[in-house]
Amino acid sequence: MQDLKVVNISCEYKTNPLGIDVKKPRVSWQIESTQRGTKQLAYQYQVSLSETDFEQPLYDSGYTESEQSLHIEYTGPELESHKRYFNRVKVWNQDGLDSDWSDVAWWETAFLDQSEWQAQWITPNPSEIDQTPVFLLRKEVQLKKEIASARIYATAAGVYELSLNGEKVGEDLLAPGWTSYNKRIQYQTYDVTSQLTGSKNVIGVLLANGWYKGDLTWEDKRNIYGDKRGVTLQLHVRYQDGTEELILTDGTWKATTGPILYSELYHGETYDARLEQKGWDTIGFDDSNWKSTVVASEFPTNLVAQENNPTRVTETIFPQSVFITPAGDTVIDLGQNMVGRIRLKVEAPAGTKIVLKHAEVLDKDGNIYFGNLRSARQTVEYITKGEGMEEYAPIFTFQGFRYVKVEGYPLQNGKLPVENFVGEVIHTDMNKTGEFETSNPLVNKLQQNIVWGQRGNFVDLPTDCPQRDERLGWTGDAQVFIRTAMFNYQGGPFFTKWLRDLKADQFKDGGVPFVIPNVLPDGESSSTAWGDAAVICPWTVYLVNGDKRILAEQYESMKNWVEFIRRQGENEFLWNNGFQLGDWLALDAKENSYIGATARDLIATAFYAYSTRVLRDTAVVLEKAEDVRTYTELLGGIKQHFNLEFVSSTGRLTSQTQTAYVLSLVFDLVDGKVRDRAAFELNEHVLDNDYHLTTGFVGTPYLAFALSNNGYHETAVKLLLQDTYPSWIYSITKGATTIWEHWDSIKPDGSFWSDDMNSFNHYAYGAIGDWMYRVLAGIEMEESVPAYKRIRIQPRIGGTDFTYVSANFESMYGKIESSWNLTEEEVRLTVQIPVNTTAQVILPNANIENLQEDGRYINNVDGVLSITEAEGDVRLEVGSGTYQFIYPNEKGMKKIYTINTRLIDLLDNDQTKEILEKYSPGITRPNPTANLKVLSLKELASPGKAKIPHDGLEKLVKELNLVESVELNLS
Ligand code: RAM
Repeated sequence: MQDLKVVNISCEYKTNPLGIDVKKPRVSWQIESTQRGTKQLAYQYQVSLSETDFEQPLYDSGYTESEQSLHIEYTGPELESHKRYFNRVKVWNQDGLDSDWSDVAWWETAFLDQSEWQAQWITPNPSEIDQTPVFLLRKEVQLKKEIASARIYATAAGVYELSLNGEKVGEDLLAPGWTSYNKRIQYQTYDVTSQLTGSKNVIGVLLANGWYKGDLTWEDKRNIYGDKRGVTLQLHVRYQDGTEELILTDGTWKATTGPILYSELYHGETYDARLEQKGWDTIGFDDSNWKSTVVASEFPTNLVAQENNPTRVTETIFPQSVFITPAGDTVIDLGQNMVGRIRLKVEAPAGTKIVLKHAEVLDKDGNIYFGNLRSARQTVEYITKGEGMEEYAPIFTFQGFRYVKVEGYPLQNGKLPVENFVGEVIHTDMNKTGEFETSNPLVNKLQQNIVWGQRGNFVDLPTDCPQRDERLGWTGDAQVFIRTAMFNYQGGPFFTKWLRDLKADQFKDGGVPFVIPNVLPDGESSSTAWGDAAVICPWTVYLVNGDKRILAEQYESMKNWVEFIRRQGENEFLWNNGFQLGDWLALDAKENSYIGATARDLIATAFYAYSTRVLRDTAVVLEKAEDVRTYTELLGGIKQHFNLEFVSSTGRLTSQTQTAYVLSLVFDLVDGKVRDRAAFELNEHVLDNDYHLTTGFVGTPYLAFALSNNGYHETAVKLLLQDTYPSWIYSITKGATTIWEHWDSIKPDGSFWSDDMNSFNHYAYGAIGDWMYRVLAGIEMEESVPAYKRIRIQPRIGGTDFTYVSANFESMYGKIESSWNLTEEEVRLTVQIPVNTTAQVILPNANIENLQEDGRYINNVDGVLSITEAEGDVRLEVGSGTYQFIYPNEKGMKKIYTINTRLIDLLDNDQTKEILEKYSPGITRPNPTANLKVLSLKELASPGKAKIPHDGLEKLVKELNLVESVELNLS
């Protein structure tokens, strides 16, 4: 059996992409082998115009000695448009063993030069047609010969759906997606070979407003990109005899309006089934009373092939229940705050109007709550035609919701037949790459909520929220969440597209708009931590995927952003002027302010340093020596001035906030003793706050890293596990199924933060996911060798509540896993390392003598390249493969149980006092003035905090039934 196999060939991140316009496409592959320590020594890569014949390939790399298996750029003869290129790969391993040729994969080009686009933009004649409803357009097409293959290339000013002979084309929704339309618009490619007949055919188009001209922003702006909807389309038919025919949109197409009377992204859709035009997109339909279309020139001109993965229905959710609210509304509960639409079935007399109103939460009285939607109506109306069972789902809108208020639906035996409703989850259809699970169900729920927050807000672009009249591509939100996002899903195409829009919309002076695509009015204003998305996002895609091209493409944009900052204010090393959003929504904000207490110039200067560092590192990757020098110097200056301006000589920061300390640590702005002091102060700030955070959008993503990586990992874990307000788990105790915009979107008393700006589906605080994968599970990389070519598995085992943590991540090279399990007796760690990578595995509190892998002592294990002991850990260098490490837990790594508020509350009741008295005569409560809410046993037992003998504590905790068993680690 051949034990070396090339699998999963992708091109530009996609499997067999149809319709790309990349002139030098990049191909990546993965390698499988059961033999540990497998690497690619060499590859051979061939491209052919024939799927079966590679005898005379168009391009043949020949035997190429190289470990590179990601992003191999095609360097053969210039590609041509509208052609399918087949490719295959074989590899040799380090022993010279070769694989078979891989299965054949392909890519297909669309328009490599957009001047080849011939079709005109057409729009229904504005003087003849009502502009509100969704347009129907149709064209009969006579084909004369046997068809070999056929493609449709299409795009629209608006959002569109195609049909051919009465059947929907493809599965995409909300095409062409949202780009900065005045700069660039994507077209889609569809293989319609099997949908065409050799004689008469009809192309149908549904065309709605979408982002192009529909309502956008809280100011209800309309017609942002233009005041007419338009479509441009080319049907390319290749006949069996080798001839070709082109059908193009032109003024002969006909148009009308139909059943979709209204459709807006924010507001929903109104569908009157009585107005359906039966057979409108099939042959023989009489369109004589349809209106004309006209050719127009006002539409976008820069057409680019689809870059992002398409938006699709990715899951169907069945309702959990239906109930009547105290206010008397009939409400369906999907059990999950989701984004998408309801598909319903109904049988009712013609003209029955069913109204669905979508909302995310119930208020504290149990009534459905629409307040936070602001002006977004999220209302879908369906009017029946009365012809038996009818089925409907809105097409050109999406809702953020868990609850649906249903009106007008005919009841059956007095009840709503809930089985006639399903939720369809809609978002960019990315490949799932990550899974994360622990022994703590609340943390697992948090992980799920993070993933749902990502799904709901990755509807073609990274948005802040999916429900209110906003849904915009806020740069700051994207920047804080991107690394987490890239663990959960493959975000290469998604962020490539969005970053091209960022570059396109960047201001002339290098400033970066708050939202991308930019539709906000406020002139050319930029803010720290938002504009830095220009630098952080491409860098993250590069790190995770090894994608150098995105760095090259974005380099000018990255540099322009840093140079923009440099020009601000009088001191080139500080950013201390202009408008800043600051530590947005931090809890230390002044009354009635969204902006946290951390000085804005401190934040701005810290991010300035960070972006300069990343820019410098990018210059290193791109081998721009001059820039490496320039930005190394600039970084030095910023760091020096940061210290002069914001740090006392002994390490106190001018801003006494968690976020200030966090940034100074994670952006490496303080060194030596000052750094130690900063870490200490940060920890103290968290302790003073009873293990609660105060951070907003800026500090939160980095808070746990700042603690864990500077000696205070246990504090970080306590923050994660904190279940009282404010904390991640708090929202879960309040029933959250997604991440909220505010720590107190729902307050402890059940009331809402406000109607004003209160999203229950906002991924920013989900950025903790990054730390969960990288620190808790320990899936890390050496950044100097991106894409996890050089992995570091460094789990944090022990000293916390967890008995196991398990994570895996589908990297570009293949699956990486780190799963650990801790019992009193032993530690187990399962590690998976993909072929063509190596890993350093750090086993905490292990020693070489009794470390085993799958029953063998470690110095005799295949795949282990080196073994060292350092700082009480064992460090291994390993090659690819799956490993099961086991070692005795003899250094006393134990769980430290965190006693949560329940205990402290209990300490106040009489029964507890009795129990306490029984086990610990003369006990005193933990210092009441410190208002300690969460204590570990260690602290409860430490002097000054509480005087409870250890054995008393153990018994107490057992009696109170808070945990199954108690172990103490007081060392
Ligand atoms: C609101 C949202 C968004 C944030 C901006 C500054 O619109 O909270 O997430 O980035 O403000």
